[in-house]
Amino acid sequence: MCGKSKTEMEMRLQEPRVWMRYAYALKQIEWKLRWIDVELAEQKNRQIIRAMNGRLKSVDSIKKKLRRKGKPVTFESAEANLNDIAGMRVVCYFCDDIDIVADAIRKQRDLRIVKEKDYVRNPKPSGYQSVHIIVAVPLTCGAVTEEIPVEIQIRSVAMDYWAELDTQMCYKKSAGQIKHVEREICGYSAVIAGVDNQMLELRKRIEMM
Ligand code: 0O2
Repeated sequence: MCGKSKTEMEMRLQEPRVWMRYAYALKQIEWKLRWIDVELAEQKNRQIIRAMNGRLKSVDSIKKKLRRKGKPVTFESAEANLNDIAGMRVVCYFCDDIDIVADAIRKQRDLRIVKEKDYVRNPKPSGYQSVHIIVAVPLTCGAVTEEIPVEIQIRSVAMDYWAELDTQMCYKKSAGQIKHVEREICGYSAVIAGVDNQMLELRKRIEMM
């Protein structure tokens, strides 16, 4: 026999009526952010958002995250414990753009803010920096309205560069074996934050000219 039989969780997550809810919510957020992008560019007279990237979490990644969190690896547990089955990443040019985008998201009256984490003002021990906002997107089907969580990660292009390389080299790798690498990459996060701030100061000086 070849191939792996699907688990119950896999089958349920792959049912169109399940994943389409997350895909719908992600599309709503994508269009809202495109709108915000256009409005902010007009208001500020410069581009604020450099790139946006949305994804639905793979079943494999869902299972691994539930295990990491010590939660049961079931469909119900995934829906109850994970806020990032649908996720959107927004990469801004400058570090002060993060608050501008976050504020624009907070002003959207059709979104409920479920949770916010500011890993820019309080970086993770790894050195990871980003603002995470979990929003609840309303989805109405017939007479029933439910809320679908979407995680929006907002960071500067410099923070994104660090996070991408950290993901390649450290993040989710077994701790201990690579402790020295973790320490080193954490140091680079501070270096990058320094350069990010210097670039911001430079932009501000140019704006004053
Ligand atoms: P992936 O594959 O990128 O999606 P919550 O349930 O909302 O309380 P959660 O999700 O358990 O919070 O944890 P957290 O730390 O707030 O956010 C997790 C996400 O942030 C991760 O998702 C990563 O995308 C990113 N992240 C967090 N810490 C780091 C880090 O040290 N390095 C890098 N590169 N990214 C980080 P996933 O699901 O773990 O991964």
